[in-house]
Amino acid sequence: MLIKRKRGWELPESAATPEAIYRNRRNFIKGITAGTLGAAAATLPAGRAFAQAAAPNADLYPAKHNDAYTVDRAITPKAKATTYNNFYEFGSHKFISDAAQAMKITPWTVQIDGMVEKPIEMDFDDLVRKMPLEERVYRFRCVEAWAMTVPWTGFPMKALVDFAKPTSGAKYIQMQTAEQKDTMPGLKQFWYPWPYTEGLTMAEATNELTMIATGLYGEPLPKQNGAPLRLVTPWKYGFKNIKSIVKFTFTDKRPVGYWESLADSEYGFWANVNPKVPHPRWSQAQERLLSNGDEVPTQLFNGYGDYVADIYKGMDGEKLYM
Ligand SMILES: Nc1nc2c(c(=O)[nH]1)N[C@H]1C(S)=C(S)[C@@H](COP(=O)(O)O)O[C@H]1N2
Ligand SMILES: [Mo]
Repeated sequence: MLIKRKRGWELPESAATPEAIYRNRRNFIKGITAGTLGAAAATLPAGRAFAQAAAPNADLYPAKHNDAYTVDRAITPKAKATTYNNFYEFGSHKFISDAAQAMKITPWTVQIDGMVEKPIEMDFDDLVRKMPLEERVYRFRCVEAWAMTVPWTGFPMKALVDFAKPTSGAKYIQMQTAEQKDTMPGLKQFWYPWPYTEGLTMAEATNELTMIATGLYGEPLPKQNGAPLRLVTPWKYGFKNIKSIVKFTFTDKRPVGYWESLADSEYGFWANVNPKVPHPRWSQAQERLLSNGDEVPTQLFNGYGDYVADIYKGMDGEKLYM
């Protein structure tokens, strides 16, 4: 018998619940539903928002929660984080979650090429089963000064880099989003530099915080959030977090990302969060929480300086914060 039970973040009071309490409740809920959740994820009742009826990797969720990354902020309700999105392939506004359901995510081929021992082409479902999945709660800060706090499921990008076996000359990784002309109306807006791409240095990609997310709120990633795999770099502005990735290219040249090629004075390569460095058109000192609309102070590196500040030592000439 399958009974749909609410997860911790679906309970309305989670909007005001500190993370530690949320987690305890979640473990409790997990305990009483052990054994039913995997099956439930594969047979979600019809009519449920954004159900991914037959995600081939649904059996991998929920993954083990990693307690090492704690956040002193309430988890953003799932209904907010999955209906207020930025995904220009489906439109240049925030309400693309319905349109994104048209994206085809099975099969999904992931390519790894460039400066690697041997190029790899692999189905996402095979790839994800080789990677160590876990759940982590991170803050997320968009360059437009809104923020959320969400439980990602995914694997450290370092595991993918090790799997790819880059050659010694590789200095950067460029990532590319799918181009599905038949499902992505945004691609018709020819003045945008499709396909969406982004890049990281090897040090950034292999930092312990950097994740390739494949899930959100204990389930496979919703399409609007970048299914089936997207980047998560919580100390950088949201636009670095490229969605629906089809290709990882190892290179010795610094890649120019989608937003950087549109307006390099507004969106740079590094894009590290810094409340003291305003965007040319607005302040970055504060951020608006998606959960309740509160304005709260923004933190340097979005609060993750202990993990990442060392990467940028001695790079003073670079535009690190834009
Ligand atoms: N392919 C692609 N990836 C993308 C974007 C996009 O338009 N296309 N928008 C970026 C921006 S600006 C943000 S803030 C985040 C939003 O992620 P979310 O919708 O999961 O909150 O996705 C990023 N990744
Ligand atoms: Mo963004």
